[in-house]
Amino acid sequence: MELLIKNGTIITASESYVGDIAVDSGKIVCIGTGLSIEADRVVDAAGKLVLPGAIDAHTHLAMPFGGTVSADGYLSGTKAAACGGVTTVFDYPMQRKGKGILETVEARKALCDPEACVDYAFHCIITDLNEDTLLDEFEAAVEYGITSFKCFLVYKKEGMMVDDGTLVKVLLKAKEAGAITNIHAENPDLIDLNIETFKKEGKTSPWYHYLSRPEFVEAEADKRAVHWAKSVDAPLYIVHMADKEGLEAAIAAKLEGYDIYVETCPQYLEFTCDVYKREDGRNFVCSPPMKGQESKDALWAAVQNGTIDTVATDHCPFQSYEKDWGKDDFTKIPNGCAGVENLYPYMLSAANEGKITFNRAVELCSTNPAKIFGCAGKGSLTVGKDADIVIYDPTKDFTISVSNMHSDYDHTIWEGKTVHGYPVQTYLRGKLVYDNGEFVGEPGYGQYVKRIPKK
Ligand code: DUC
Ligand code: ZN
Ligand code: ZN
Repeated sequence: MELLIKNGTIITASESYVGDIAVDSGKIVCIGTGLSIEADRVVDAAGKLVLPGAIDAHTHLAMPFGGTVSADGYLSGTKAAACGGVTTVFDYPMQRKGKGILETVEARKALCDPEACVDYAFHCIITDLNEDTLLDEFEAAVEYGITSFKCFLVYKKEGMMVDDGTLVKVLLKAKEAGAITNIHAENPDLIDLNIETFKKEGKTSPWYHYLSRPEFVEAEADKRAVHWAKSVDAPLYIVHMADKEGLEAAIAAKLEGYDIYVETCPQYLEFTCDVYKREDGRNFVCSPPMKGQESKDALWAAVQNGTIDTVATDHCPFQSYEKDWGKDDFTKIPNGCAGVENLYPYMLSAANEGKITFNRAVELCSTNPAKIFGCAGKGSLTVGKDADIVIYDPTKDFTISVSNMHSDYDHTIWEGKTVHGYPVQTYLRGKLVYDNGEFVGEPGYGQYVKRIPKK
Protein backbone atom coordinates (compact mmCIF):
# COMPACT_ATOMS: atom_id res chain seq x y z
CA MET A 1 0.00 0.00 0.00
CA GLU A 2 1.27 3.49 -0.84
CA LEU A 3 -0.38 5.49 1.88
CA LEU A 4 -2.42 4.98 5.03
CA ILE A 5 -4.05 7.98 6.70
CA LYS A 6 -5.18 6.95 10.17
CA ASN A 7 -7.52 8.25 12.86
CA GLY A 8 -8.64 11.40 11.07
CA THR A 9 -12.18 12.74 10.98
CA ILE A 10 -13.26 11.95 7.43
CA ILE A 11 -15.58 14.54 5.96
CA THR A 12 -17.79 13.93 2.95
CA ALA A 13 -20.70 16.03 1.70
CA SER A 14 -23.05 13.99 3.84
CA GLU A 15 -21.08 12.38 6.67
CA SER A 16 -18.34 12.96 9.26
CA TYR A 17 -16.72 10.01 11.03
CA VAL A 18 -13.37 8.92 12.45
CA GLY A 19 -11.61 6.41 10.23
CA ASP A 20 -8.62 5.33 8.19
CA ILE A 21 -8.08 5.67 4.43
CA ALA A 22 -5.80 3.34 2.49
CA VAL A 23 -4.42 4.43 -0.88
CA ASP A 24 -2.76 2.45 -3.62
CA SER A 25 -1.89 3.30 -7.23
CA GLY A 26 -3.27 6.79 -6.62
CA LYS A 27 -6.76 5.56 -5.69
CA ILE A 28 -8.65 5.15 -2.43
CA VAL A 29 -8.78 1.38 -2.00
CA CYS A 30 -10.17 0.95 1.48
CA ILE A 31 -11.86 3.02 4.20
CA GLY A 32 -12.41 1.60 7.66
CA THR A 33 -11.49 1.84 11.31
CA GLY A 34 -8.39 0.35 12.89
CA LEU A 35 -7.02 -0.75 9.50
CA SER A 36 -3.83 -2.73 9.99
CA ILE A 37 -2.31 -2.52 6.56
CA GLU A 38 1.38 -2.02 5.80
CA ALA A 39 2.01 1.14 3.87
CA ASP A 40 5.02 3.07 2.53
CA ARG A 41 3.76 6.16 4.32
CA VAL A 42 1.56 6.16 7.41
CA VAL A 43 0.09 9.45 8.54
CA ASP A 44 -1.54 9.91 11.92
CA ALA A 45 -4.37 12.38 11.35
CA ALA A 46 -5.80 12.23 14.89
CA GLY A 47 -7.39 15.57 15.73
CA LYS A 48 -7.34 16.60 12.06
CA LEU A 49 -10.02 16.61 9.40
CA VAL A 50 -9.53 14.54 6.27
CA LEU A 51 -11.23 16.12 3.27
CA PRO A 52 -11.50 15.52 -0.47
CA GLY A 53 -9.27 17.89 -2.44
CA ALA A 54 -11.09 20.98 -3.60
CA ILE A 55 -11.98 21.58 -7.24
CA ASP A 56 -11.65 25.21 -8.27
CA ALA A 57 -14.09 25.22 -11.18
CA HIS A 58 -13.13 28.75 -12.29
CA THR A 59 -9.59 29.97 -12.93
CA HIS A 60 -7.93 32.04 -15.66
CA LEU A 61 -4.27 31.03 -15.82
CA ALA A 62 -1.96 32.86 -18.23
CA MET A 63 -5.04 34.57 -19.63
CA PRO A 64 -4.47 37.33 -22.19
CA PHE A 65 -6.76 40.04 -20.86
CA GLY A 66 -6.91 43.78 -20.22
CA GLY A 67 -3.82 44.50 -22.35
CA THR A 68 -1.66 41.98 -20.50
CA VAL A 69 -1.64 38.37 -19.33
CA SER A 70 -2.86 37.24 -15.91
CA ALA A 71 0.05 36.91 -13.48
CA ASP A 72 -0.29 33.23 -12.62
CA GLY A 73 0.66 30.83 -15.36
CA TYR A 74 0.03 27.09 -15.22
CA LEU A 75 3.06 26.47 -13.01
CA SER A 76 2.56 29.07 -10.31
CA GLY A 77 -1.24 28.90 -10.45
CA THR A 78 -1.36 25.15 -9.91
CA LYS A 79 1.39 25.29 -7.28
CA ALA A 80 -0.71 27.80 -5.37
CA ALA A 81 -3.73 25.56 -5.86
CA ALA A 82 -1.94 22.59 -4.26
CA CYS A 83 -0.90 24.75 -1.30
CA GLY A 84 -4.53 25.76 -0.73
CA GLY A 85 -5.88 22.20 -0.87
CA VAL A 86 -7.13 22.46 -4.46
CA THR A 87 -6.32 19.28 -6.38
CA THR A 88 -8.15 20.08 -9.63
CA VAL A 89 -8.43 23.42 -11.40
CA PHE A 90 -10.65 24.30 -14.31
CA ASP A 91 -9.13 26.76 -16.74
CA TYR A 92 -10.89 28.66 -19.52
CA PRO A 93 -9.23 28.40 -22.95
CA MET A 94 -10.74 30.93 -25.34
CA GLN A 95 -11.82 29.95 -28.83
CA ARG A 96 -11.14 32.89 -31.14
CA LYS A 97 -12.40 33.90 -34.57
CA GLY A 98 -11.97 31.14 -37.14
CA LYS A 99 -10.46 28.69 -34.65
CA GLY A 100 -11.89 25.32 -33.70
CA ILE A 101 -12.76 24.15 -30.21
CA LEU A 102 -10.35 21.22 -30.19
CA GLU A 103 -7.42 23.17 -31.55
CA THR A 104 -8.03 25.82 -28.91
CA VAL A 105 -8.15 23.31 -26.10
CA GLU A 106 -5.23 21.27 -27.37
CA ALA A 107 -3.05 24.38 -27.59
CA ARG A 108 -3.76 25.21 -23.95
CA LYS A 109 -3.30 21.59 -22.91
CA ALA A 110 0.16 21.59 -24.50
CA LEU A 111 1.10 24.60 -22.34
CA CYS A 112 -0.48 23.25 -19.19
CA ASP A 113 0.67 19.63 -19.36
CA PRO A 114 4.38 20.06 -18.54
CA GLU A 115 3.69 22.61 -15.81
CA ALA A 116 0.57 21.41 -14.01
CA CYS A 117 1.14 20.63 -10.35
CA VAL A 118 -2.49 19.59 -9.82
CA ASP A 119 -5.00 17.94 -12.14
CA TYR A 120 -6.74 20.22 -14.59
CA ALA A 121 -9.78 20.42 -16.83
CA PHE A 122 -11.02 22.97 -19.35
CA HIS A 123 -14.28 24.77 -20.00
CA CYS A 124 -13.96 26.17 -23.52
CA ILE A 125 -15.09 29.78 -24.06
CA ILE A 126 -16.92 30.16 -27.37
CA THR A 127 -16.53 33.60 -28.98
CA ASP A 128 -17.11 32.88 -32.68
CA LEU A 129 -19.75 30.30 -33.42
CA ASN A 130 -19.02 29.44 -37.00
CA GLU A 131 -22.09 27.55 -38.22
CA ASP A 132 -20.21 25.51 -40.81
CA THR A 133 -17.58 24.05 -38.59
CA LEU A 134 -17.91 24.87 -34.95
CA LEU A 135 -21.40 23.50 -34.41
CA ASP A 136 -20.14 20.11 -35.59
CA GLU A 137 -17.29 20.24 -33.13
CA PHE A 138 -19.32 20.08 -29.94
CA GLU A 139 -19.66 16.30 -30.08
CA ALA A 140 -15.93 15.88 -30.77
CA ALA A 141 -15.08 18.21 -27.89
CA VAL A 142 -17.30 16.24 -25.53
CA GLU A 143 -15.64 13.04 -26.74
CA TYR A 144 -12.32 14.70 -25.80
CA GLY A 145 -13.63 15.33 -22.30
CA ILE A 146 -14.75 18.93 -22.63
CA THR A 147 -18.26 18.74 -21.23
CA SER A 148 -18.75 22.45 -20.55
CA PHE A 149 -18.60 25.57 -22.70
CA LYS A 150 -18.75 29.20 -21.71
CA CYS A 151 -20.37 32.27 -23.16
CA PHE A 152 -19.55 35.81 -22.13
CA LEU A 153 -22.64 38.03 -22.28
CA VAL A 154 -20.24 40.95 -21.82
CA TYR A 155 -16.82 42.10 -23.12
CA LYS A 156 -18.27 43.20 -26.46
CA LYS A 157 -15.41 45.53 -27.42
CA GLU A 158 -12.91 42.85 -26.46
CA GLY A 159 -14.48 40.53 -29.04
CA MET A 160 -15.42 37.96 -26.43
CA MET A 161 -19.18 38.53 -26.14
CA VAL A 162 -21.84 36.42 -27.85
CA ASP A 163 -25.32 37.72 -28.69
CA ASP A 164 -28.51 36.06 -27.45
CA GLY A 165 -29.01 34.08 -30.66
CA THR A 166 -25.55 32.58 -30.35
CA LEU A 167 -26.10 31.87 -26.67
CA VAL A 168 -29.24 29.91 -27.49
CA LYS A 169 -27.42 27.93 -30.19
CA VAL A 170 -24.67 27.07 -27.73
CA LEU A 171 -27.22 26.13 -25.06
CA LEU A 172 -28.96 23.78 -27.49
CA LYS A 173 -25.84 22.30 -28.99
CA ALA A 174 -24.24 21.74 -25.59
CA LYS A 175 -27.40 20.07 -24.33
CA GLU A 176 -27.55 17.77 -27.36
CA ALA A 177 -23.93 16.76 -26.78
CA GLY A 178 -24.48 16.07 -23.04
CA ALA A 179 -22.61 19.21 -21.97
CA ILE A 180 -23.46 22.33 -19.96
CA THR A 181 -23.16 26.03 -20.80
CA ASN A 182 -21.50 28.42 -18.35
CA ILE A 183 -22.22 32.11 -18.59
CA HIS A 184 -20.70 35.33 -17.32
CA ALA A 185 -23.72 37.59 -16.96
CA GLU A 186 -23.46 41.37 -17.29
CA ASN A 187 -25.11 43.74 -19.76
CA PRO A 188 -22.43 45.45 -21.92
CA ASP A 189 -24.66 48.22 -23.28
CA LEU A 190 -25.59 49.42 -19.83
CA ILE A 191 -21.95 49.32 -18.77
CA ASP A 192 -20.86 51.34 -21.82
CA LEU A 193 -23.58 53.89 -21.26
CA ASN A 194 -22.56 54.34 -17.64
CA ILE A 195 -18.86 54.58 -18.50
CA GLU A 196 -19.54 57.21 -21.14
CA THR A 197 -21.49 59.31 -18.65
CA PHE A 198 -18.91 58.97 -15.88
CA LYS A 199 -16.04 59.82 -18.19
CA LYS A 200 -17.77 62.99 -19.35
CA GLU A 201 -18.23 63.93 -15.71
CA GLY A 202 -14.59 63.17 -14.88
CA LYS A 203 -15.59 60.35 -12.54
CA THR A 204 -12.74 57.93 -13.00
CA SER A 205 -11.92 56.41 -9.59
CA PRO A 206 -12.41 52.66 -8.92
CA TRP A 207 -15.69 53.43 -7.17
CA TYR A 208 -17.09 54.11 -10.67
CA HIS A 209 -16.11 50.63 -11.74
CA TYR A 210 -18.80 49.47 -9.32
CA LEU A 211 -21.25 52.21 -10.30
CA SER A 212 -20.85 51.37 -13.99
CA ARG A 213 -21.70 47.72 -13.25
CA PRO A 214 -24.16 47.88 -10.32
CA GLU A 215 -26.61 45.17 -9.25
CA PHE A 216 -29.12 45.61 -12.09
CA VAL A 217 -26.43 45.34 -14.78
CA GLU A 218 -25.68 41.81 -13.64
CA ALA A 219 -29.29 40.96 -12.77
CA GLU A 220 -30.57 41.79 -16.26
CA ALA A 221 -28.12 39.39 -17.86
CA ASP A 222 -28.64 36.69 -15.24
CA LYS A 223 -32.38 36.83 -15.83
CA ARG A 224 -31.98 36.84 -19.61
CA ALA A 225 -29.76 33.76 -19.48
CA VAL A 226 -32.16 32.01 -17.12
CA HIS A 227 -35.00 32.91 -19.48
CA TRP A 228 -33.24 31.40 -22.50
CA ALA A 229 -32.14 28.29 -20.64
CA LYS A 230 -35.70 27.74 -19.45
CA SER A 231 -37.13 28.42 -22.90
CA VAL A 232 -35.03 25.72 -24.53
CA ASP A 233 -34.80 23.56 -21.40
CA ALA A 234 -31.01 23.43 -21.51
CA PRO A 235 -28.57 23.16 -18.60
CA LEU A 236 -27.04 26.42 -17.44
CA TYR A 237 -24.28 27.24 -14.95
CA ILE A 238 -24.02 30.87 -13.92
CA VAL A 239 -20.46 31.69 -12.90
CA HIS A 240 -19.47 34.15 -10.17
CA MET A 241 -22.98 35.14 -9.10
CA ALA A 242 -22.66 38.39 -7.16
CA ASP A 243 -26.10 40.02 -7.06
CA LYS A 244 -29.28 39.25 -5.14
CA GLU A 245 -31.83 39.80 -7.91
CA GLY A 246 -30.07 37.52 -10.38
CA LEU A 247 -29.51 34.95 -7.66
CA GLU A 248 -33.20 34.93 -6.82
CA ALA A 249 -34.16 34.42 -10.48
CA ALA A 250 -31.74 31.51 -10.84
CA ILE A 251 -32.93 29.90 -7.61
CA ALA A 252 -36.58 30.28 -8.64
CA ALA A 253 -35.87 28.49 -11.94
CA LYS A 254 -33.92 25.79 -10.14
CA LEU A 255 -36.80 25.25 -7.72
CA GLU A 256 -39.15 24.94 -10.71
CA GLY A 257 -37.00 21.96 -11.72
CA TYR A 258 -34.74 23.47 -14.38
CA ASP A 259 -31.17 22.29 -14.71
CA ILE A 260 -29.70 25.56 -13.48
CA TYR A 261 -26.64 25.86 -11.26
CA VAL A 262 -25.13 28.80 -9.45
CA GLU A 263 -21.51 29.49 -8.53
CA THR A 264 -20.31 32.29 -6.30
CA CYS A 265 -16.81 33.25 -5.17
CA PRO A 266 -15.21 34.03 -1.80
CA GLN A 267 -14.64 37.69 -2.77
CA TYR A 268 -18.41 38.25 -3.06
CA LEU A 269 -18.96 36.58 0.31
CA GLU A 270 -16.24 38.60 2.05
CA PHE A 271 -16.29 42.10 0.59
CA THR A 272 -18.85 44.68 -0.49
CA CYS A 273 -18.57 47.45 -3.06
CA ASP A 274 -17.14 49.65 -0.30
CA VAL A 275 -13.70 48.24 -1.16
CA TYR A 276 -13.73 50.45 -4.27
CA LYS A 277 -13.63 53.52 -2.01
CA ARG A 278 -10.33 52.39 -0.50
CA GLU A 279 -6.96 53.83 -1.44
CA ASP A 280 -6.07 50.46 -2.99
CA GLY A 281 -9.56 50.07 -4.50
CA ARG A 282 -8.14 49.29 -7.96
CA ASN A 283 -6.68 46.03 -6.64
CA PHE A 284 -10.25 44.79 -6.05
CA VAL A 285 -11.40 45.57 -9.58
CA CYS A 286 -12.88 42.45 -11.08
CA SER A 287 -16.01 41.83 -13.07
CA PRO A 288 -18.63 41.50 -11.89
CA PRO A 289 -17.65 43.85 -9.08
CA MET A 290 -18.40 43.24 -5.43
CA LYS A 291 -21.93 44.45 -4.69
CA GLY A 292 -23.83 45.92 -1.73
CA GLN A 293 -24.50 44.36 1.67
CA GLU A 294 -27.93 43.04 0.60
CA SER A 295 -26.39 40.98 -2.17
CA LYS A 296 -23.66 39.72 0.13
CA ASP A 297 -26.28 38.65 2.68
CA ALA A 298 -28.35 36.93 -0.01
CA LEU A 299 -25.30 35.02 -1.24
CA TRP A 300 -24.48 33.84 2.28
CA ALA A 301 -28.10 32.77 2.82
CA ALA A 302 -27.96 30.72 -0.38
CA VAL A 303 -24.61 29.21 0.62
CA GLN A 304 -26.20 28.24 3.91
CA ASN A 305 -29.56 26.96 2.62
CA GLY A 306 -28.16 24.85 -0.22
CA THR A 307 -29.38 26.87 -3.20
CA ILE A 308 -25.91 27.94 -4.33
CA ASP A 309 -24.21 24.93 -5.87
CA THR A 310 -20.50 25.75 -5.94
CA VAL A 311 -17.93 28.21 -4.68
CA ALA A 312 -14.99 28.81 -7.05
CA THR A 313 -12.55 31.70 -7.38
CA ASP A 314 -12.36 33.35 -10.82
CA HIS A 315 -8.63 33.45 -10.01
CA CYS A 316 -7.16 36.01 -12.40
CA PRO A 317 -4.50 38.11 -10.63
CA PHE A 318 -2.58 41.01 -12.10
CA GLN A 319 0.55 42.72 -10.79
CA SER A 320 0.38 46.04 -8.95
CA TYR A 321 2.00 47.96 -11.82
CA GLU A 322 -0.73 46.63 -14.12
CA LYS A 323 -3.49 47.58 -11.71
CA ASP A 324 -1.82 51.01 -11.51
CA TRP A 325 -2.55 51.61 -15.21
CA GLY A 326 -6.00 52.52 -14.00
CA LYS A 327 -5.02 54.78 -11.11
CA ASP A 328 -6.67 57.73 -12.82
CA ASP A 329 -9.08 55.82 -15.06
CA PHE A 330 -10.88 52.75 -13.78
CA THR A 331 -11.51 51.48 -17.31
CA LYS A 332 -7.77 50.82 -17.71
CA ILE A 333 -7.51 48.49 -14.70
CA PRO A 334 -7.10 44.85 -15.76
CA ASN A 335 -10.07 42.99 -14.25
CA GLY A 336 -9.37 40.17 -11.87
CA CYS A 337 -8.11 39.14 -8.43
CA ALA A 338 -6.26 36.27 -6.79
CA GLY A 339 -8.02 33.47 -4.98
CA VAL A 340 -7.12 29.88 -5.86
CA GLU A 341 -5.01 29.36 -2.71
CA ASN A 342 -7.64 30.96 -0.50
CA LEU A 343 -10.81 29.15 -1.61
CA TYR A 344 -10.76 26.08 0.61
CA PRO A 345 -9.22 27.77 3.68
CA TYR A 346 -11.85 30.51 3.42
CA MET A 347 -14.84 28.18 3.13
CA LEU A 348 -13.49 25.77 5.74
CA SER A 349 -12.88 28.67 8.09
CA ALA A 350 -16.54 29.63 7.62
CA ALA A 351 -17.35 26.07 8.66
CA ASN A 352 -14.99 26.29 11.63
CA GLU A 353 -16.78 29.46 12.72
CA GLY A 354 -20.15 27.69 12.46
CA LYS A 355 -21.54 29.60 9.46
CA ILE A 356 -21.89 26.36 7.48
CA THR A 357 -21.02 22.74 8.21
CA PHE A 358 -17.76 21.17 7.06
CA ASN A 359 -19.92 18.82 4.98
CA ARG A 360 -21.44 21.78 3.17
CA ALA A 361 -17.99 23.29 2.55
CA VAL A 362 -16.94 19.98 0.97
CA GLU A 363 -20.12 19.85 -1.10
CA LEU A 364 -19.64 23.40 -2.43
CA CYS A 365 -15.91 23.17 -3.13
CA SER A 366 -15.50 19.56 -4.21
CA THR A 367 -18.48 17.21 -4.51
CA ASN A 368 -20.83 19.48 -6.45
CA PRO A 369 -18.29 20.76 -9.01
CA ALA A 370 -17.25 17.13 -9.63
CA LYS A 371 -20.88 16.12 -10.21
CA ILE A 372 -21.93 19.12 -12.28
CA PHE A 373 -18.90 18.93 -14.55
CA GLY A 374 -18.57 15.15 -14.87
CA CYS A 375 -15.29 14.53 -13.01
CA ALA A 376 -16.06 10.89 -12.26
CA GLY A 377 -12.92 10.20 -10.22
CA LYS A 378 -13.06 13.34 -8.10
CA GLY A 379 -15.09 15.07 -5.42
CA SER A 380 -15.44 12.54 -2.64
CA LEU A 381 -13.57 10.33 -0.21
CA THR A 382 -14.98 7.01 -1.35
CA VAL A 383 -13.40 3.76 -2.45
CA GLY A 384 -12.44 3.86 -6.12
CA LYS A 385 -12.00 7.65 -6.32
CA ASP A 386 -8.69 9.38 -6.89
CA ALA A 387 -6.80 9.84 -3.63
CA ASP A 388 -7.04 13.63 -3.74
CA ILE A 389 -6.95 14.28 -0.02
CA VAL A 390 -6.44 17.28 2.23
CA ILE A 391 -5.47 16.99 5.88
CA TYR A 392 -6.75 20.03 7.71
CA ASP A 393 -5.87 21.30 11.16
CA PRO A 394 -8.97 23.02 12.57
CA THR A 395 -6.93 24.60 15.37
CA LYS A 396 -4.30 26.32 13.25
CA ASP A 397 -4.94 30.00 12.56
CA PHE A 398 -3.37 31.48 9.46
CA THR A 399 -3.10 35.09 8.36
CA ILE A 400 -3.00 35.44 4.60
CA SER A 401 -0.26 37.61 3.16
CA VAL A 402 1.33 37.85 -0.25
CA SER A 403 4.53 36.60 1.39
CA ASN A 404 3.01 33.27 2.45
CA MET A 405 1.17 32.57 -0.82
CA HIS A 406 2.69 30.49 -3.64
CA SER A 407 1.54 32.49 -6.67
CA ASP A 408 3.49 34.87 -8.89
CA TYR A 409 1.51 38.00 -8.02
CA ASP A 410 2.85 40.82 -5.85
CA HIS A 411 -0.28 41.68 -3.87
CA THR A 412 -3.51 40.04 -2.78
CA ILE A 413 -6.97 41.29 -1.89
CA TRP A 414 -6.81 38.76 0.97
CA GLU A 415 -3.83 40.47 2.68
CA GLY A 416 -4.30 40.41 6.47
CA LYS A 417 -7.31 38.11 6.49
CA THR A 418 -7.05 35.53 9.27
CA VAL A 419 -8.67 32.17 8.64
CA HIS A 420 -9.36 29.73 11.43
CA GLY A 421 -8.03 26.30 10.55
CA TYR A 422 -5.67 25.55 7.66
CA PRO A 423 -4.66 22.68 5.36
CA VAL A 424 -1.46 21.00 6.53
CA GLN A 425 -1.07 18.46 3.75
CA THR A 426 -2.45 17.95 0.25
CA TYR A 427 -2.21 14.63 -1.61
CA LEU A 428 -2.85 14.43 -5.32
CA ARG A 429 -3.62 10.89 -6.46
CA GLY A 430 -1.82 9.66 -3.35
CA LYS A 431 1.30 11.80 -3.80
CA LEU A 432 2.15 14.48 -1.22
CA VAL A 433 2.20 17.83 -3.02
CA TYR A 434 1.89 20.26 -0.11
CA ASP A 435 3.34 19.87 3.37
CA ASN A 436 2.98 22.46 6.14
CA GLY A 437 3.49 25.64 4.14
CA GLU A 438 5.74 24.13 1.47
CA PHE A 439 4.97 23.03 -2.05
CA VAL A 440 6.55 19.55 -2.39
CA GLY A 441 4.95 18.42 -5.64
CA GLU A 442 6.30 18.22 -9.12
CA PRO A 443 5.47 20.26 -12.21
CA GLY A 444 3.94 17.95 -14.80
CA TYR A 445 2.49 15.52 -12.26
CA GLY A 446 -0.92 17.15 -12.77
CA GLN A 447 -3.04 15.33 -15.35
CA TYR A 448 -5.76 16.33 -17.75
CA VAL A 449 -9.19 15.31 -16.41
CA LYS A 450 -11.25 13.77 -19.20
CA ARG A 451 -14.82 14.37 -18.20
CA ILE A 452 -17.97 12.31 -18.66
CA PRO A 453 -20.96 13.80 -20.53
CA LYS A 454 -24.47 13.70 -19.05
CA LYS A 455 -26.22 11.27 -21.36
N1 DUC B 1 -13.64 38.80 -14.82
C1 DUC B 1 -12.52 39.14 -14.22
O1 DUC B 1 -12.56 39.94 -13.28
N2 DUC B 1 -11.37 38.61 -14.66
C2 DUC B 1 -11.29 37.64 -15.66
C3 DUC B 1 -12.45 37.50 -16.49
C4 DUC B 1 -13.69 38.00 -15.89
O2 DUC B 1 -14.76 37.74 -16.37
ZN1 ZN C 1 -16.36 36.15 -15.72
ZN1 ZN D 1 -13.85 34.20 -14.96
